Amino acid sequence: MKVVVLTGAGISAESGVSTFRDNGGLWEDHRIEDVATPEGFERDPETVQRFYDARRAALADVVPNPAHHALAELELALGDGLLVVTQNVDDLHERAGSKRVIHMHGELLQALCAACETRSPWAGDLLGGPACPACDAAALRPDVVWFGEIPYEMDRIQSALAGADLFVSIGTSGAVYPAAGFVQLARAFGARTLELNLEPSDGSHFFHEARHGRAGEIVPGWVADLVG
Ligand code: BJW
Repeated sequence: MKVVVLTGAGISAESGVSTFRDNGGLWEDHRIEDVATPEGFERDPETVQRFYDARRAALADVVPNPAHHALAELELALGDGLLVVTQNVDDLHERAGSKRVIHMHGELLQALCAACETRSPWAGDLLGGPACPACDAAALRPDVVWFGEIPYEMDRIQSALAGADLFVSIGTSGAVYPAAGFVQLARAFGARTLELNLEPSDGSHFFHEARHGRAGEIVPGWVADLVG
């Protein structure tokens, strides 16, 4: 069986990582156009670097929750049959043991050089203009995908969706494209589709089936039903 799982901020919420659009979310104190667009970065790089430096540092204080662990267990059962496509920039899937993960919106623990385009592992701060390990330019930015930029590995994602028997969306509001359109694409290719979310998402009506509740409870339950 071929399964593609799309995850969003809701899967990491119970680990203590803030979502974007919920009450108390990351964007309550920030305008999206200030911290999640290339134009915002150009206008005020310090604010943007501070925003991502704080989120990168906060990763040290969080751990994967039962939903991340359940997906890692599912990979043990399905092997190459499972692909996790995450919109999240945290590393909680990897820390839970998942290996087949695509970070379509980038990763906090990488820096992208605006001069030479090299992506380098990065655990510290970017504020202050550290040199790119590859070309020495002081041109590093967070390796995240902002509005107007093209998400990573779209070709690989589209072919996985084309071959999927089952598409499952976990903890995402369905407000951001192209990820929000994956359910319709997977359905058009013939996959069964399932939403696992705290509440019905913007695109809930596109799914064949939905289970609503906290990811830490409903994801392990679904995995047990599938392979238990
Ligand atoms: C729980 C829970 C618990 C809580 N258990 N659940 C007009 C129409 C259509 C599209 C566009 C348009 N104008 C512009 C566009 C395109 C644009 C877009 O979609 N804009 C929208 C505003 C409409 N998209 C883009 O620009 C993208 N690029 C693009 O389209 O390029 C063109 C192209 C594509 C493909 C091929 C070729 C060309 C880029 C989008 C980049 C998004 N980047 C961000 C920031 C990343 C860096 C960072 O982390 O700061 O990605 S935005 C932000 O939103 C972040 C997230 O990954 C993304 C999605 O958020 P997510 O994960 O859904 O979080 P929330 O907070 O919204 O939802 C959480 C959910 O969890 C909620 O439903 C809760 O209920 C639930 N939940 N607790 C279970 N315990």
